[in-house]
Amino acid sequence: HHPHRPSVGLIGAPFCKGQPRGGVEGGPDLIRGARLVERLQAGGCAVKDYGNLQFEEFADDEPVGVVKNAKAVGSANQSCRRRCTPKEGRTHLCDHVAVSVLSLAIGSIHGHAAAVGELSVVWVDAHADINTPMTTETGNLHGQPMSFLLRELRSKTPTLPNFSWIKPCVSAKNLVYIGLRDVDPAEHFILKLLGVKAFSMTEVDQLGISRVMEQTCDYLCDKVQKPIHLSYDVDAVDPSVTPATGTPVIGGLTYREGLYVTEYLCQTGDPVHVGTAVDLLLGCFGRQREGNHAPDYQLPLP
Ligand code: NNH
Ligand code: MN
Ligand code: MN
Ligand code: MN
Repeated sequence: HHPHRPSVGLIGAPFCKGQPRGGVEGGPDLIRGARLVERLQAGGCAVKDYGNLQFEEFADDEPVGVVKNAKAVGSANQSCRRRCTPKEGRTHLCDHVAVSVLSLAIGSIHGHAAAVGELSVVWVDAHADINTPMTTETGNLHGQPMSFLLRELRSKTPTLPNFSWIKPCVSAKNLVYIGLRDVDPAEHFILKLLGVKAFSMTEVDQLGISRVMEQTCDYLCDKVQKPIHLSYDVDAVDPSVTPATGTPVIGGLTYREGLYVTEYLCQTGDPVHVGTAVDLLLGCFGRQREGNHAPDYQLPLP
């Protein structure tokens, strides 16, 4: 079975204000520097790089309660949503949109939903990122995106400055978590309250990553088959492999498990929209560790 070799659109989001550390904003260009475009093309994908988004600065971005940088995060996500949603008269940006995201999941998922309608979300992360502005212990918005996206949490989230454009567009039954191991008490309460499907690292240990992926797809495809939005936080992978994260949590996915997730979702052939780093992106768009070759490949004769 040949993996799906889609057309890929790349959107860089050089943004770091969802959390306190600098450095993240260099991600998109580092990923390009690792020759992502060339490597996707070599693998048979048609690639269009839409460049980096530019973000407005806010001098008066005062905390709202404990929540930091609301104006900047709200506005950056809105730019991201605009870029991810096809313009009038154009049906598609491309088959699959890859966004290098951190704390821009609201914009990319919102934009993806606006483009394709009802979708499933596979959230691969050490964290659930489902705090509301009322439950957050850190005030960092990167720990909160799912609370703005879930229809079931609409009445639990206040409208922050520059967040009024957001319409919750994901249902709790269409969300699956993989890799959880650092979940705040309020987040754990929300997950149980809404009955969200979650494969924490405990389930990864019990079932193995192959059954986790099988069950993820069975669960999501139980009803009508919907496009999948893969939101891949690199801190899902063990910090021994991906030390370049602001929030390392020991005991994560191995490099192999991390890649298996992307290979598996790609094999399903469903549209996958993702936010993440190079090898993971290559895996999402058809690179297999067993190797790949073009369908018309011919062995050179002596
Ligand atoms: N749960 C914590 C918070 O809400 C940590 C979130 N940190 C992350 N998420 N890195 O991926 O701030
Ligand atoms: Mn995380
Ligand atoms: Mn995260
Ligand atoms: Mn496709």
